[in-house]
Amino acid sequence: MPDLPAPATIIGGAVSPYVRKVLAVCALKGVPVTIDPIIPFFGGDRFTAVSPLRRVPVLIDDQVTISDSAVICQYLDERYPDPPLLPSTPADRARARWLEAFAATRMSDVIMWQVFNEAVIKPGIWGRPRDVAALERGVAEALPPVLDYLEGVAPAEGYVVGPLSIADLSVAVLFRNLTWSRVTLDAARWPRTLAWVERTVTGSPLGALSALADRLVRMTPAAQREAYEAAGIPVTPDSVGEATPRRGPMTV
Ligand SMILES: N[C@@H](CCC(=O)N[C@@H](CS)C(=O)NCC(=O)O)C(=O)O
Repeated sequence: MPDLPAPATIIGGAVSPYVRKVLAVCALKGVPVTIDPIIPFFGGDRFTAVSPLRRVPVLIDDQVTISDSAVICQYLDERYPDPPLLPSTPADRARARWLEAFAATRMSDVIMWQVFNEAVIKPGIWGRPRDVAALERGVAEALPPVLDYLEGVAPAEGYVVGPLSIADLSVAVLFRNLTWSRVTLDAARWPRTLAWVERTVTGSPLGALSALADRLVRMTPAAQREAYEAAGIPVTPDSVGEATPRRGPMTV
């Protein structure tokens, strides 16, 4: 008997690129989800209990409670293999996994921590002023080598290693967080990369999720819950979120 998709609870809001990645994979595979769309810093003790690093996303279903978008997507792919998130040959699978690893490491360090954290999280969550010099250094010095590398691997058409895979999704999700940080990228310098990201967003469930997140980023948490429901993503009746933010073990 095929394993019918078990409904999953996702903890974390779609402003997080890693939550969008998991939601996109659930949509591709037809896994029904309910979301507790917290900003991770606002998680209470019940959040710590299910996410030891106090990071989103978390996936809870009838078999597992797990964190980390790569681990979650791999679990979903192994349990619900259709459509596959990895290409068919060992070499292409390795290429796809490498790009997912690149997106999770240096690309995330620069885009999420040096840029998005400085531009959006620091003032928005912690009420601290932006370090404008650090932000400018992130955009002018740290970001271009990341984009130069991607420009070298970006496909002229289609996706990076065959059909749409976890590599395309993992890279593409991070670009929206640059937009919300008011960073405009030079389309003449990185044309293949930006076109590839655009194809991935418009050619996958990331399109609708990114449009939803464009609205969420300007809303209060209470209004956000209604926006998910209106977008067809049911929200959990109960939340592990609380009113006061706190730093987690990995918070920069
Ligand atoms: N490698 C992790 C990264 C997860 C991550 O950094 N999530 C951020 C939100 S975008 C978070 O929860 N940050 C809270 C913190 O680090 O304290 C993944 O792919 O899930």
